Amino acid sequence: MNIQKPILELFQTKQPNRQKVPWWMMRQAGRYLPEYRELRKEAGSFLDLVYNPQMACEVTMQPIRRYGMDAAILFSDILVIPHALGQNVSFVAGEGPKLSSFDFSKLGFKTFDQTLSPIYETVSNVRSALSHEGFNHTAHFGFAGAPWTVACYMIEGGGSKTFEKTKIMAYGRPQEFNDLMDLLIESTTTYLLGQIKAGAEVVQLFDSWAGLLDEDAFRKFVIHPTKKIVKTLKEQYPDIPVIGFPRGAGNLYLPYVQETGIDGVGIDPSVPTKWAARLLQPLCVVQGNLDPVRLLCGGDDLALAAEKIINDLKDGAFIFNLGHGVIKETDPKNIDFLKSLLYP
Ligand code: 1CP
Repeated sequence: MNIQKPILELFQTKQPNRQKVPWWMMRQAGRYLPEYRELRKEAGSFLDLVYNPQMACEVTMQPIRRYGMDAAILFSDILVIPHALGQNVSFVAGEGPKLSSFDFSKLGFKTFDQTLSPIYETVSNVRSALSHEGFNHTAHFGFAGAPWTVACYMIEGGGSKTFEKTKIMAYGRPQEFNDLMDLLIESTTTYLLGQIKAGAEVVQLFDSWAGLLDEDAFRKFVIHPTKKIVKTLKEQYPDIPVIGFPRGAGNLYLPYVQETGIDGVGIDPSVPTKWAARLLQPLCVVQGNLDPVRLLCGGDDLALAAEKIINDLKDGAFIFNLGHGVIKETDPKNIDFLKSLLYP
């Protein structure tokens, strides 16, 4: 393993680097960057951009060139899995994703590999771009949505605050819902293995809606599928770190870390940092958890919030990150300021 990369070194040794905490930001490639908005216009639709290996590589590299983060996360979206399984997916400007109505009988692997192959090409392009452009300290992250969160969008047909339709199926038609979960476990595993084969050095599972579930459902639909995915990945690639991000899991972060086999955990802003230092850091690498709204506001408030997180977590295995994605109205200058706080 390449020990010039602080994030890979951290996973290998679990030794904190108090002088230079590694950092990156969820949704670091995206709409807050003028160069992203420019390329997005040129590409046409959002999915045209995602499935264009040259352009998607370019977008992945944009924040790295500006800020030199320690991780470059593949530019893609969690909804490419439903798309590759045969559900229609589109992104309506200003409205977010729209998916065609859910019909399990129409889903399958017929065009799966063909649909996702440009994304594997993006991964290998990013790997070359990082080394050609001299970002030898930057680890290359692949990612996928976790089965529960992807199921939420597939059943609801788009975003929602409560994802009630999904819960109604999960609790009321368990057989049908379990079939969907099995399909998502299998397809997500295949997709992540493809990214690792193409050159991803770490993979992250985004379970953005994990916090909507009660304990029993959390165990069935968040812990269990994650554990199965991690097990298969580890059988083939024991040295590739897996980070889980079960946003909003509250006290269930602990059994999530204890039972899934993940190497790192992303914590959202509601998780008390001293609690994470005491209970999670002895078990795995902790990543997080600045409120993205504090990054948007900037100034003294941002400085105080970032310093508290660093102080509370720097004595254990820690990657500085946000607790959720960069908000699109964020001034790119606030990220220079954040970087100056991390590396004075
Ligand atoms: O118009 C545009 O340009 C689309 C905006 C956009 C972007 C930049 C979407 C649509 N997706 C993305 C990229 C993206 N999505 C990345 C890129 C890598 C990075 O820089 O981090 C990643 C990791 C994601 C993951 C993703 N997509 C999640 C999980 C993380 C999270 O934010 O909770 C989720 C829930 C999605 C679905 C999605 N895709 C896009 C939107 C606007 C949404 C959210 C829909 C909603 O629930 O309202």
